[in-house]
Amino acid sequence: MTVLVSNMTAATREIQALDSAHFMHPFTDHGDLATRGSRVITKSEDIYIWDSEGKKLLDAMSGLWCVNVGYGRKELADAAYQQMMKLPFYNSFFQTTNVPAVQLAAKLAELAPDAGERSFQHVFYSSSGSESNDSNVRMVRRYWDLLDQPQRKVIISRLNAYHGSTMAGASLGGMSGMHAQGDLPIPNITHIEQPYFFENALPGESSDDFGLRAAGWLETKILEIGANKVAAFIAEPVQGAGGVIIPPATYWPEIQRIVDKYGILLISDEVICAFGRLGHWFAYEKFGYKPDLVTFAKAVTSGYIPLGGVLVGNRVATVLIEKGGEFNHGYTYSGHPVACAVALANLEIMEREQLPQRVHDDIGPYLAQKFEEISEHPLVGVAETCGFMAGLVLVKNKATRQRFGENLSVGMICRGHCFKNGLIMRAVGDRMIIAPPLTMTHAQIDEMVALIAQCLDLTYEEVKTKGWLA
Ligand code: PXG
Repeated sequence: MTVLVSNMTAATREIQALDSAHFMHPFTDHGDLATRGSRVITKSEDIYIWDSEGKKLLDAMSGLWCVNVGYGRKELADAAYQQMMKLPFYNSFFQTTNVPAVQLAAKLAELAPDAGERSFQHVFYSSSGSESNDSNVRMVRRYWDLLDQPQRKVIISRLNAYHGSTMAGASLGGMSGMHAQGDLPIPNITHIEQPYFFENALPGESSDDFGLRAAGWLETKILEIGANKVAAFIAEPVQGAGGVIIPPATYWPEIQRIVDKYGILLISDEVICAFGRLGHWFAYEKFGYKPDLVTFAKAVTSGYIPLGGVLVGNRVATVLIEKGGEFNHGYTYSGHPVACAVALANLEIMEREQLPQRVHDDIGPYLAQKFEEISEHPLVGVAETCGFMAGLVLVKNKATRQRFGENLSVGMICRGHCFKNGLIMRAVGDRMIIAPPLTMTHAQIDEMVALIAQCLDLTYEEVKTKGWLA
């Protein structure tokens, strides 16, 4: 994105200058940003945001995978205001609790589908997905220590996974760029390849066969490490930040068979996939597996206020509670009353408007149908959806599905056209992805898809002119 700083209003330029002087953004090259100037987002409504120059953008990324109920929900602001006036904060250490935190834990336990002996009655709170995954590492290690198996330390994750940006979160994640900075991963975390059919399937291999083979990489890794040293496997139901990587239907059942066979804990990181995104309250239900721990954050409050946590399944909770005594772990803001009050109001909206059901029965299938049409575009190698998230691959040659390889900036070119034309769509290498608010009408989906098609056309013309097509 090139922002012509000189064309901006004085007010925008002033904020950009202060931004550049003082605000260190996440995952940002500040030298580069200083030459461009940030886009200043100032207001929002429904599925749209506006920048400080008055430009309107259709936000097909729900902020950052979180604004599931859309922008401008007065109920959520009211819930925060009322709770702030009553009890803006009190801690949950030292044998104290607060009403919204208790009610939300009970509500989450009610919404989480039955997972057999692993079913969820308990919640451990944090303020983000990253912290929640740090808590997972602490809980998993404590669990095995209490079962007199302290040698079970290794957590297996996947390449191209995203589990956050703290030391443990970034280590659990499989992003090579993150591991390259700061001696990561930390010890006892290792990775297997992701189940990315488009990239990793063998010529002629069926999706089902690939799913079984990809899950088999977990078993191979367990045997390589020694089953009695493996503590847990962590995975996103569908990899989000990695580019909406949707596993084949055979993948999760086989993962379940393997973790059961070796008795290792299963962590489902649902920071993106829970709360309706895949047409269910929790995504493990969609894929039919039974995790021991479920990470949540983001859409639990639709991003209106930070909140995260872990659903702790009975298998783990029973050991921690009955054998563990004090668990020396927690955060100032574990069970923050205002965040929990907003979450309760948010879940109420989701229930009232039946958003998970809506994704499952209505807008999910409608988006899938629209993405079938998009898959016809000459620049698109494959276009796929899962619930209300979607991804497509930009290719050099549609017939052979040849990829752009080192010219992965094709995604950034496409993203630039999206911004210019009023659409927020994310680029992950050569994959373009969306995760729009779950409130979208059919007309709004049509509007979004028309913008995507227009931006694909513009990208096609640009890469053709550059001579990148084959
Ligand atoms: N797990 C998953 C599956 C996530 O998607 C986290 C954990 C960490 O959550 P916090 O709240 O600590 O950020 C995430 C976050 C992207 C992008 O570029 C995705 C996330 C965060 C930032 C950027 O798509 N996901």
